[in-house]
Amino acid sequence: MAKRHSAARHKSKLVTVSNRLPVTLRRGPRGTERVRSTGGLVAAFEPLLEDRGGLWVGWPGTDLRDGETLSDPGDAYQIEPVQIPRADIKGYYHGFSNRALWPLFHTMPVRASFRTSEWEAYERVNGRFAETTAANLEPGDIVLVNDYQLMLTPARLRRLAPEATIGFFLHIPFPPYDVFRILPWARQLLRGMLACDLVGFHVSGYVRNFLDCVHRLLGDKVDVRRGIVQHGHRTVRAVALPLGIDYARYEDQARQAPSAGFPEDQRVILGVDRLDYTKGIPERLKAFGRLLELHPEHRQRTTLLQLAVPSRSEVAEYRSLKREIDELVGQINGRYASASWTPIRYLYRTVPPDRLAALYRGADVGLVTPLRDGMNLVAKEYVACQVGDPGVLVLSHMAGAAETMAEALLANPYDLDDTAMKLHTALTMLLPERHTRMEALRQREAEHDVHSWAHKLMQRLTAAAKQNRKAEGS
Ligand code: ADQ
Repeated sequence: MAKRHSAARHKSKLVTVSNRLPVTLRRGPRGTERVRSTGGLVAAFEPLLEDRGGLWVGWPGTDLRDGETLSDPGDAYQIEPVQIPRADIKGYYHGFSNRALWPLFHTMPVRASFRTSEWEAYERVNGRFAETTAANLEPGDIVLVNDYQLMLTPARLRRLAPEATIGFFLHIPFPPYDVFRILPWARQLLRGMLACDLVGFHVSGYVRNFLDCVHRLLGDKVDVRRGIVQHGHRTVRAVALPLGIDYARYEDQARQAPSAGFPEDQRVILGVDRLDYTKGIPERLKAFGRLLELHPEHRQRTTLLQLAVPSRSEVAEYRSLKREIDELVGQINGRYASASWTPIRYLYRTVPPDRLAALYRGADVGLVTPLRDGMNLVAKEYVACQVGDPGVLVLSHMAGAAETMAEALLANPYDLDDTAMKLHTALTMLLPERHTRMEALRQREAEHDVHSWAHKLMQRLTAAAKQNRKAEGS
């Protein structure tokens, strides 16, 4: 198990900057509610900041009223909200971030649309994030800017705080050159990131794509083997650091969780996702239907439990995806269900952590089949929760997680027959093989957990910044 790196040992403050905060404010008829944000980024950074303290800069999801704050003095870390003018939210968030960058970076360019007014809103809002961050910086602080919504923030921040240690971590894939160059503002984004001392990605393929784009679009000198870009007088390091989870927390939760309550006579296949077209939920449902068609022996005794947390429902495409999933569930259940058995159970909601741990623990198969995914933490959470009779992980080779989770059954999510075949293999795998595969997966995730990831990231970032400061001084 990786060691915890406690707050007391850190002199410099960690400032995490991300679009969303770990809490979102929602105003409704019952007043203002503080809602816990769901998603991979919060899952990664919350334990880190709880562990070492610091400041989280982000958007609270709504306008704050006079005197309203998000921090309590007793909290392990402080929260600094960024106010985004209403007029810019649509262009910056729903528009440029989620209709241009998100599909393009997941190599789905036909879903992407590019509007100059949305780009301009993105530029303005990135400037605001930089201003709020700069206003809260003290000498020696370490700033870590996160994700595709804030790719220009490092350059804006560098102008305001030339000496600052600035890192950037991209949580989604970095696409290949032929896809990236479709973006009309591709060069500006690269320059935004290259104001950092270090840029981090989940896997080495994304680092290679990034370096290739930097070289071909900006003409900068790039050392691919060492992951170094010479950008003006700055030396920028590009590194692959696969994100892990708070393994011990998931494992503990799974040990303590009450029973999932699955029927004794059912094998359960579990899918857990934000409702997003990159997660391949329709394809997964169809692959399960294919399994029932090709292998009737699984009928009556196997259930697919699909959880989907509502996401980005302001974007029309996400609403039509929801309708598509509703219809598919109806079709497959209509075709195969009997009076005593429903093949697919579909829950469209957030599930509390202890319940999620129980479901992960009880599921015979974890089915994680995104069409494209930066990493995918669900695969890791499933593995951490396998504290009893070991289940089997079926994992898309299009997820970053597939680069390290070699003992999973890897499937092509676009190929329904392949996914159905992997499901059949998982459902019929004997205990010794399940045990061997799961133990190897668990050991790796326990060792490379979020604490060890954060420790490495901080070490690499401070070393890179030190070298840049030294070079500037000489
Ligand atoms: P996401 O696209 O949000 O993250 P992922 O890594 O799978 O994807 O994380 C989803 C998180 O949401 C998990 O912690 C999961 O437990 C939680 N979750 C999903 N459905 C839920 C439900 N119904 N109820 C409760 N919790 C639910 C982005 C990238 C990923 C990358 C992460 C972190 O797209 O590729 O792994 O950031 O870098």
